[in-house]
Amino acid sequence: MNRIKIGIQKSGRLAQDSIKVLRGAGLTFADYYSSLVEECSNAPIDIVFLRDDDIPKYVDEGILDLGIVGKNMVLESGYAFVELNAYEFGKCSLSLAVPITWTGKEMIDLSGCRIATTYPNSTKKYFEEKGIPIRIVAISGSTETAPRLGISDAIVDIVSTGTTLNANGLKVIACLYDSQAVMIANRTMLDDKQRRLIVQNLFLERSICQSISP
Ligand code: PRT
Ligand code: ZN
Repeated sequence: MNRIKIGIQKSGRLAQDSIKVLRGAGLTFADYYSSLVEECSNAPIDIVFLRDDDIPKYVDEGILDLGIVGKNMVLESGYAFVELNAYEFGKCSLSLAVPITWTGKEMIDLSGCRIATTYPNSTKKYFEEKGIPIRIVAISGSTETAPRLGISDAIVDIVSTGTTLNANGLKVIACLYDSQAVMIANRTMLDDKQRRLIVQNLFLERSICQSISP
């Protein structure tokens, strides 16, 4: 059997809690310092340290068997996975926010508006389902500054405390979805009995795996 590969965030909001999950399951491995892959000394498992953005794609392609990542990244990726666990960390919401000076009354008042986001797929899906035509301005970060800079009329971004929105004169008018850290599995890796047993013994906190699909 090939060693099982688990991807977690290398550094950032989910990194330390993801390590805690793996150690809490009994895995023994060194901290990430320079190596991007750490072998567990007590199980046929390798821990791979990555940017969170790459984890859904790698799990989908089978380069990784499992990954711990925000559900927001999973939903934005559009891939279908088996969700093994959801955790109490990384909690946030993908939210639609407008300048506090916005004079609109309802969502439909955003028709024709430009919405800046690093979540173009989730945003497109949300507005298409509502039948509201908007223009997506795909950017790669600092979304909260987009309205002030005249890049967009509204934004869709991750919000946890709301402090950053307030500081930029923005207010939430809708939540696209809530998110938290989840453990995802490649859809076919669990077909292998031996691997399934190892994963079940280590991680399965739910009796029935839940499928996530876009
Ligand atoms: O380097 P890498 O690509 O791996 O990391 P990253 O910088 O892309 O991600 P990171 O570490 O910032 O976030 C990882 C995951 O944490 C996200 O995908 C979410 O699932 C989750 N998470 C939880 C958050 C937040 N809370 C959060 N607040 N991700 C981002 N934010 C941002 C938010 O967009 C805002 O700009 O933090 C800022 C502060 O938020 P407020 O509302 O508390 O002011
Ligand atoms: Zn990232």
